[in-house]
Amino acid sequence: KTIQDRHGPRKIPDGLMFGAATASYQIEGGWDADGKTENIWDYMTHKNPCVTDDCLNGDIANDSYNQYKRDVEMMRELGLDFYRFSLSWTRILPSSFPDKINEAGIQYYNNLIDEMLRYNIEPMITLYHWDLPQKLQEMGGWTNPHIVNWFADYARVVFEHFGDRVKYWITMNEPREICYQGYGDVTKAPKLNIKGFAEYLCAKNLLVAHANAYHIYNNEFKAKFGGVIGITVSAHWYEPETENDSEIADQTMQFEWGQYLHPIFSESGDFPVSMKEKIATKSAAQSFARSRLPEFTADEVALVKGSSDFLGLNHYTTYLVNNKTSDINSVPSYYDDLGGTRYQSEDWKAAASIWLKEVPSGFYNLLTRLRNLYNNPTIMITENGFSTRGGLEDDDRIDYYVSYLDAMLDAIDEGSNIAAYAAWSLMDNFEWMRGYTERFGLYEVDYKSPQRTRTPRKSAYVYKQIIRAREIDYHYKPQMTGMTID
Ligand code: GBH
Repeated sequence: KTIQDRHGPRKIPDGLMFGAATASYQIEGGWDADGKTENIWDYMTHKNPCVTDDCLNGDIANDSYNQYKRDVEMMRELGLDFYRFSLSWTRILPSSFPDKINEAGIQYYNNLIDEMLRYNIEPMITLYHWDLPQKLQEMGGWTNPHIVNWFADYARVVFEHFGDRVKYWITMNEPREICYQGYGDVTKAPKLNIKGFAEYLCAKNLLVAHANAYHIYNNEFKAKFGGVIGITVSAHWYEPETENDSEIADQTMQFEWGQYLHPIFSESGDFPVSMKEKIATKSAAQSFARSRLPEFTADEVALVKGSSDFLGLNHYTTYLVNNKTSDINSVPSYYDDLGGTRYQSEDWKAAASIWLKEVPSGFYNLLTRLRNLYNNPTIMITENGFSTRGGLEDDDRIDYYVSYLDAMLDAIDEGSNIAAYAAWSLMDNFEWMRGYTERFGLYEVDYKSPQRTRTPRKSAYVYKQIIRAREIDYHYKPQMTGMTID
């Protein structure tokens, strides 16, 4: 495939929905407004401000708690079909539990949803995008098996309040990042770093919690409201360095995203067999009494299997993989269990984020693999995007979006069932450990202005044009003035 060689406009099939995505902690601010309590990102950044690159946090962020009307205005300017955002658990349930529902929090989300619906923009809600109540963290967070009930209780409150108007639901954003980065490493809150154990406990509990929310929606709300509910994973494409590396590349994908997708989307359910075997063998050789990867009971396998109406996919980049065993991994650890080495080519076009290179063929390869592995599930692309250091003339971002959309259309032509595409992100926002140093927005945000003024970048004009014309082109030369609402 030489997708980048193609020139001239290319049609986008009817029915594919276009949107943009954000997440609560990254944009809302209002960290203690009107009864909201601390989540793990509030707690971590307050306790240790320079845990982020610029020593900044999400206390105010984009002030979307107050600026939501401007956010909806931007959606209208772009002509979005839908907007994906997440809910702050502690804004809705300050005690973490449903004993007390915070009316101000409910009101905020009602205002946002109603403002969107006024202009025919479909809300797509993520229940959990990383801002766990700090109190639950102190009780073990995702390693405590009771969280499967805590999450279910929260989900029911959310469906009760917003289910009448919201038809697209995502339970979790990126289990791998929650579990591996937060529990097996130090690159996300709560930075637990209990390698080779905590990330696996998290994975199991998170999948059961997800399935509980799915079944609550199906059993108690779906007949009335008729929406759909799924999970979003992040998935890179892993390209074998040579022919001899294809097995380790497959293994890597089974660990990285198969760990979460296989239990839900495969015929057999449960963690991937090869992953269970690898970790069990290592654990035995390391003299543990049992595998460090916890087992699902037969009931849990059945509960989780099939628990998604669609596969939510966040895709950004590609890695090369080879079989060289690296001795930098601690033992035990996830990467020691997995083996092999991952890296990116110097030849790939680089974004501002160290991990992000532009490899559109990887997107095509990934979509093709998912189609073949899981019997062509309905896929919603819930994130895809490119980072810069800021500035309105973002030609690199435009190039990224056009070439990734082109790759997606190749997969659709070959039968992939893709229902939606969301750009990450509607606007710049708090980029986790990177603070505000990396910018993913179609709109630039001025963090020096009290209103957090949002200004469309060149890519915003192009995205608007793509959505309006329903085609992509490699030759955009937009006028960067007079953003209008059509
Ligand atoms: C998404 O994750 C998140 O859902 C979103 O909140 C975030 O703003 C967006 O990406 C942009 O980053 O720092 O070298 O350890 C995307 C998948 C996988 C990307 C882990 C960052 C960390 C690499 N992420 N990766 S490193």
